[in-house]
Amino acid sequence: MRDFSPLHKARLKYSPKLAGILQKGIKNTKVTYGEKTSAVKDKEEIQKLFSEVYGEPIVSFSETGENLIGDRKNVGVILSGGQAPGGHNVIAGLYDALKESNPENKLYGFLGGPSGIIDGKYVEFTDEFIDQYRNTGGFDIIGSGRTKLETEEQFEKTLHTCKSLNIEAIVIIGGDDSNTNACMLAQWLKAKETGIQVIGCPKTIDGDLKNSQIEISFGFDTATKTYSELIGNIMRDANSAKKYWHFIKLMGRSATHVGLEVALQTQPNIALISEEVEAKKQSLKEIVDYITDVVVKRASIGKNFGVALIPEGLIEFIPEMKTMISSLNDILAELEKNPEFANIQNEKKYEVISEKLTRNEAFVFNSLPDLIKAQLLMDRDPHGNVQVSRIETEKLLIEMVKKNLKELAKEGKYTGKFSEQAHFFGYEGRCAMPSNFDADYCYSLGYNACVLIMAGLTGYLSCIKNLTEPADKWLAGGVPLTMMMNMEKRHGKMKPVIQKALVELDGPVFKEFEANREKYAMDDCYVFPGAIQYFGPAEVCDATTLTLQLEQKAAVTC
Ligand code: FBP
Repeated sequence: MRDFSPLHKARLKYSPKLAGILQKGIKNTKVTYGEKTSAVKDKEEIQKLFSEVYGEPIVSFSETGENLIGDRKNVGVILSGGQAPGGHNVIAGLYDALKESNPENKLYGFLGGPSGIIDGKYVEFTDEFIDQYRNTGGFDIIGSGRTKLETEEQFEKTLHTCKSLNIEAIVIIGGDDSNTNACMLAQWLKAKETGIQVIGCPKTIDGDLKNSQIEISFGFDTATKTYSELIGNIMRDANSAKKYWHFIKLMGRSATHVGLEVALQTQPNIALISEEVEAKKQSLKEIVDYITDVVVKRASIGKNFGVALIPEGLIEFIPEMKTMISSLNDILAELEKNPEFANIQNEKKYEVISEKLTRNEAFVFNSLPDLIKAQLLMDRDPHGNVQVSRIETEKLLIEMVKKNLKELAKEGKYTGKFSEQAHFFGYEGRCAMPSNFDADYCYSLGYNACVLIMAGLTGYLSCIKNLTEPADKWLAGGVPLTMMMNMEKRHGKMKPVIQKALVELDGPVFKEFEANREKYAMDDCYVFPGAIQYFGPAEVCDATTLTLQLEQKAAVTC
């Protein structure tokens, strides 16, 4: 047995709060079916691709004394994609609900993500095993992976594993790509009349797996609180020494929900929002000019320090970059078919690529420092995404701002001193010990996944709502995965994927930031949120993110 810290030991004993509607147990749950649904976009293609699971109704649960528990069941669970705090509690909630339904029920965990079910690598959960992981961060209970489920061979192997373990339902805990996997698998298993159900759970620290039904993905709460703590600490340092500009890249592959939430929690001098950059069609030069302007203005009042938040996905939202990266993705998908391409020197690669890009795109590509060019060429993930966590946008911006300042200094328009520190906060928050909110939410999501299984549903995402209320008032149900799908280009081909929810520029969260950012830029309004609190008053320990509070408030007022 490894050593546990005192907090770890105390967290193992925490009893997560179950959504009120589920508290009477699976024996007392009624299923209500809503209206039929349709895909968010590209309805015809999605319907064609998911003919077996398309258009199912949204379901909600209520307490009325119906007994949903059927025969004994074996269930499999997969953790998929990037780690997010609370994943262990989804498994714990699922396990407890299964055992509550029938102590003979079994839960198998597939190792290392979707590849575990393909290769038949698994563990069977027991009380002792689960009890070591309750309310803890990370996905190390069974590991995670990013394998894309799409080939006939992968589906056949998955079926083989399920048959060998008598598995009747699979729960996939993942983000947009992983739940796309869940939907593909649900379709295939239903078309083959296997009777095996697939249920998804909404995970991602990025916060972009949300819609009219899903209020937030799990992990966002803890990750943003962790980054806010770190950034608050850096702000205090900056404000004490008054000598550094901190450029902090924040995780969140596409959407800037993480950056926006952290900006509201800490009030930095600069926070770029990718969605705004795209909407305003800002060029890289314009972004750099904006940052330079704040640096110069602060320097003019003697403030040669500050904090700037840079969203991880920024580069893909700058229109000229977006077009270039999109062509680059197609070109790389082609070039990588030739195994020799991997062995040629980067300089030669840049030449080959430049010849295939349009003149404008080649100009944009070649204007980037070699470091960034090389990072843009790195492998896409198995779902075809550029690995933005490996692109050092914060360093690119620092270099460009420095160049600007040098020019301004020559012209006598800047006399300040610019010393920079670059940071990237991403992995620091993905495995943090879940906040009470994430511990409770995840436990409820897992428990609810079991209720969806018992209700005989497939191709659904576990859904817990009313999240800004105390857990006693939380509601539960399921949302058809096809409702969230659309077609997008991946690896050079159009593929069905769950549509990401980007920051809405006319939404309450961005509006709140927009109304205050000028003040944040010049006055030092830094807020220091401190570490996540697990024990103490509910208004501190159970507080939700500002994003969720503002969005829910706006939804009520509408
Ligand atoms: P998911 O969408 O799978 O939740 O992962 C999101 C994320 O944390 C992004 O914020 C980040 O860009 C990416 O994972 C990093 O991926 P990796 O873990 O493969 O380095």
